[in-house]
Amino acid sequence: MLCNFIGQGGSLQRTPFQIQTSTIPIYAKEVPMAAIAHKTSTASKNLYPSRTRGHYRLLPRHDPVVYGSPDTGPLDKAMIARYEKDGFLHLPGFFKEEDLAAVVHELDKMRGDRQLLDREEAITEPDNGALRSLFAVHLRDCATARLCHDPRIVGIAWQLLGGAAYILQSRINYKPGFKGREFFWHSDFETWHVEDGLARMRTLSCSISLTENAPMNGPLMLVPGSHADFLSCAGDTPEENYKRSLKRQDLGVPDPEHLSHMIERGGLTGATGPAGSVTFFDCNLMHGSGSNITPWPRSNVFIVFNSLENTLQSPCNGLVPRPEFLAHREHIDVPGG
Ligand code: 6CS
Ligand code: FE
Repeated sequence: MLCNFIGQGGSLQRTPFQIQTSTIPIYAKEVPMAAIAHKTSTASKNLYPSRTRGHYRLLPRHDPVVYGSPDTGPLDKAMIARYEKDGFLHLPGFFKEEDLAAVVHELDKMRGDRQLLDREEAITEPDNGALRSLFAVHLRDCATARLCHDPRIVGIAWQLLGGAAYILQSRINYKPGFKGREFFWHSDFETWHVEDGLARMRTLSCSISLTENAPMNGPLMLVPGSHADFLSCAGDTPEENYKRSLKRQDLGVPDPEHLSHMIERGGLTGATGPAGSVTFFDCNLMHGSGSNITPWPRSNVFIVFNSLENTLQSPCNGLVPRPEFLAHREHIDVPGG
């Protein structure tokens, strides 16, 4: 099947996406762990073993993709069905470019902030030192944090996840012109399951583009339908693997045979569109993005929402939990909760 770049058929689709504003209030509230402890499932059989020094193999998905329904949020039946089938929903022009001006300005300032770049939340490119990712942006007192709590975004996340959800991780991935390197193919769930103890697939990512994502400047690419199976990966995870994997991931990535099969079966979609486009995608969807050798930066804000019924357990294979800035287990920020 050929590549398909949504919103990019010669000219970009610039019609703003209309969606009913949900009634979820914008303010975030931190919920004490004790208050939600009763909802946390007790440790049970690992349905998704991976990196147990075995072979790559496909395992069945045991979890639903959609937990809500059309009457519980802004997405209609057709959109929900598309998300369920493809594993993602791309909404070009969801925000107007002007809505994001403060966030873009803030990012420009942050990129030059030496103190910030020295913090552990800031991940730089291994070969050129450029900012690659900045994590935990929802906790800062800034426009980016407010964007992470936008009720229109939160409303969709809650709808797809079937109820209250918190921010498990947030980040800006900044892919500067010429210097921005690739994010190799992966399922986020594989990493979050093995390294963070995310037991079940009741989690999604929302990507908000701050710049135009064109076919040439390293847009997010998604493999439709790949969320339907879990690819158990080979390998053994060293301690503090994140220090390496956030710069260049080599564990928990698919082998060429399974990846080719997934792409032959589902095709490939580039989530292209103007700044302000939004993509929701399932935690187990295979995705990646190429490096950016054009002069045009490609930066996206990613917000990961996890159901309050799926809070983190112990990581797999005896691993030590990763730091809080990557996977929240203490600071449970429930936008609108
Ligand atoms: O390790 C992480 O959490 C990051 N790595 C991957 C493979 N996906 C997204 C996430 O930000
Ligand atoms: Fe990812």
